[in-house]
Amino acid sequence: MKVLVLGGDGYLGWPTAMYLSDQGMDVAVCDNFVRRQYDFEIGAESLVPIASLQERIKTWHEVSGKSIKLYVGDLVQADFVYAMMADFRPDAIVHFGEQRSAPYSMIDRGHAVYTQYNNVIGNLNVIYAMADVDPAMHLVKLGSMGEYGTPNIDIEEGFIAIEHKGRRDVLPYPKQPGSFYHLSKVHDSHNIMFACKNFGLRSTDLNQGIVYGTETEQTVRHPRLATRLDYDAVFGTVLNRFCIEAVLGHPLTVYGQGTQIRGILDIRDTVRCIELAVLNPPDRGEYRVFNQFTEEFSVKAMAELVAKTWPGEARVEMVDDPRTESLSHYYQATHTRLLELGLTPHLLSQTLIESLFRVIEENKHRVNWESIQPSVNWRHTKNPASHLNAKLNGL
Ligand code: NAD
Ligand code: USQ
Repeated sequence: MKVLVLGGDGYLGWPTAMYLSDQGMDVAVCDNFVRRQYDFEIGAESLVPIASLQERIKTWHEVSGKSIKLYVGDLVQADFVYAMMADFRPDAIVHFGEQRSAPYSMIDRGHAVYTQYNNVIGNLNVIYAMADVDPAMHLVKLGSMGEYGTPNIDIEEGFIAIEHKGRRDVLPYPKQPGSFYHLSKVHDSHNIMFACKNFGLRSTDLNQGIVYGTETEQTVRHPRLATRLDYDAVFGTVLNRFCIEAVLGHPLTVYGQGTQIRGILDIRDTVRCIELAVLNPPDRGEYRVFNQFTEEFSVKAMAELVAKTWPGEARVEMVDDPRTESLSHYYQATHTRLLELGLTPHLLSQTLIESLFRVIEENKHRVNWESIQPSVNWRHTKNPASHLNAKLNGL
């Protein structure tokens, strides 16, 4: 099976590419390295040093004997996307290649426009290239649980049965996302659903929760195979940040009272979920949605668990929430479809946190303390990083 991983230099794309290669699939990766540019822009860096993508691919070949093909280019460039698809002709495309930070998209107008342009146009180019090169290809698209927001009813997997004025239908689940980044995922979902109907494409939209962890069976085989671990307030996600804050002796930065609830999953389950989606494609013309998370926690419960597990001193601090999000809300989200396909989840256990603690201990000398404090306020149309937006394609 041939699989093209878009965004293959990223936190999840690189471990997924190696994992699929290890399962015997013929893998190619594509990236334009813009994620490394965001680091230069905001003055942050992965806590774990990461090799260049070329070095990673070379090391993977040395370690496993398997090859991964590389396409360097930008998904918003249609010619590049068409040429890559026609050259590799994948059976499945795993699309991780988007700007994925909610805070980054809320810095100011320029970053909101950049995020939606990069994500929505890149995704449209992929859809059109599939339709023209080979509509039988399967698009496995990374969406987000945040597309749904926090409604006061159970969240279903993509669709909801509605009865209205005596008539019934099954309709896309209402979307109430909480950032211009999350909105870009909603726009992608709508575009993909329409393309499946219109061009007879097939797609799995994976509404993924927040991923934690850094080690997979493949990343640990050599230091040059490591994936990135972000902790800064723009790209660091909540559990990874809490673990790093605990090891550094920094208070664990719970936004608001920490009563907001989120779905989470281990990085090892991300790669397995992708494999399950790829191995079990939908029919031609079918658009399906899987909710990809394994457990639900309040942010406060995550902080308390990290603080309790870290053997040293750890203090949880409630800080003003820089976001506009519901802090007290109902949360019950269905997530059975990947379990039905055979996912056996890794739960947020001591083992994982301890593995994260070890990796962080080894790299803590690399920390940039300044990047930890929240720096993007949702209510401001201009945040301190605003002056940098001119560099982003002039948008
Ligand atoms: P990441 O930023 O580490 O990786 C994304 C990669 O895509 C980067 O290497 C970047 O350079 C590349 N990219 C971005 N725009 C591109 C373009 N126009 N052309 C080519 N390459 C481009 O992000 P990640 O954490 O690995 O997330 C991957 C995907 O999974 C994203 O779509 C994200 O929304 C989704 N997701 C992530 C999480 C999480 O917790 N990390 C949770 C849910 C969903
Ligand atoms: N939070 C804190 N303290 C922190 C950081 C975050 O309390 O130091 C809180 C936030 O207020 C939020 C929650 O933790 O309520 C999650 O924040 P996050 O930054 O970990 O996650 P989010 O912005 O939602 O985005 C991340 C990924 C994104 C993915 C999404 C999945 O960056 O790519 O789509 O998780 S989901 O949350 O399910 O939409």
